[in-house]
Amino acid sequence: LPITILPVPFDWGAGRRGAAAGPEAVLQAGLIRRLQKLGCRVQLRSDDYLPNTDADRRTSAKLKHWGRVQAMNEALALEAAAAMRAGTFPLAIGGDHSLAIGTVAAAAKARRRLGVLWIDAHGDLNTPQTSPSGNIHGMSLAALLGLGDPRFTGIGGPGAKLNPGHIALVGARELDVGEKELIRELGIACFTMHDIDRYGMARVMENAIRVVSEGTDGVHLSFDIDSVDPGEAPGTGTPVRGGLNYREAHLAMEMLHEAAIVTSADLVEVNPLLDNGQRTARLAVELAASFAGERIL
Ligand code: DIR
Ligand code: MN
Ligand code: MN
Ligand code: MN
Repeated sequence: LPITILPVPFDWGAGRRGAAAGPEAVLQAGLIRRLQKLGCRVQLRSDDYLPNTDADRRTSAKLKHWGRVQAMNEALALEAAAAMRAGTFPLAIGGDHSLAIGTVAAAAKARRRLGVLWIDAHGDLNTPQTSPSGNIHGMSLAALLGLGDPRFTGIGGPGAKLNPGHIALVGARELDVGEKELIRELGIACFTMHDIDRYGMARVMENAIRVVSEGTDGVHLSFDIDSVDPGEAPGTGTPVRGGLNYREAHLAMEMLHEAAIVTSADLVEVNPLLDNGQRTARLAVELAASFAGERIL
């Protein structure tokens, strides 16, 4: 499938600014040419589909900048839906992880039973009630499960977009109390860094791929660059030590390419303002290339 790159220069869902410059940095690091070298057809959507939210001051302590985050996601959901209708693979480049509310809502409309692979240091399973920060990027997966505020559970139509049994988290190492409860309550498959240390990335990914692909008709990959260890990926807003090493991250992408199950994807939380040069943006490009079929031999 041709890839439609959807740049999302937006960071009001995060606690610190800077991820809005992520798409430009990732494109500057050569994303398009790297994908084209692999034989992919790539079209870059301009970001003019996004509304200008400069004047939108709607916010609250438990749902920070909700007006801007909601407006961005409504527009992104329409754009991702259009990319899928055109028979292309939408690849959203963030931007903070709140954008997954829009992309996954759109993907869930196109695929009746969507699996979601959430590779992240975090669970993004907070609601306004459980969130310690009020930052919406920590609530996106919960919103997609129909939990939290209707302003976000209602994006792309009301109600849950996903079956908890078709979700797998990989790389988790910082979960808030309410998130842990939710994972247990809903029986969400959560492959933590402990599991990766213990069983190895290959076995974890085999299991995660099974969870998201069995009984589904499409899989969305939501890749938060903070899943990777801050030593490799320093340019991100909420780094947590003890993350995926360079090869573990690549192996995950290579296994996803081989499995050929993924039908839409996000690559989020690259923050060039916090980066060590272009290190994290370059890593994002390399991982996207492995996902698109680049191999060592
Ligand atoms: C934390 C951090 N769990 C929160 N979440 C982040 O604010 O909800 N998600 N950084 O990517
Ligand atoms: Mn995240
Ligand atoms: Mn994260
Ligand atoms: Mn390790």
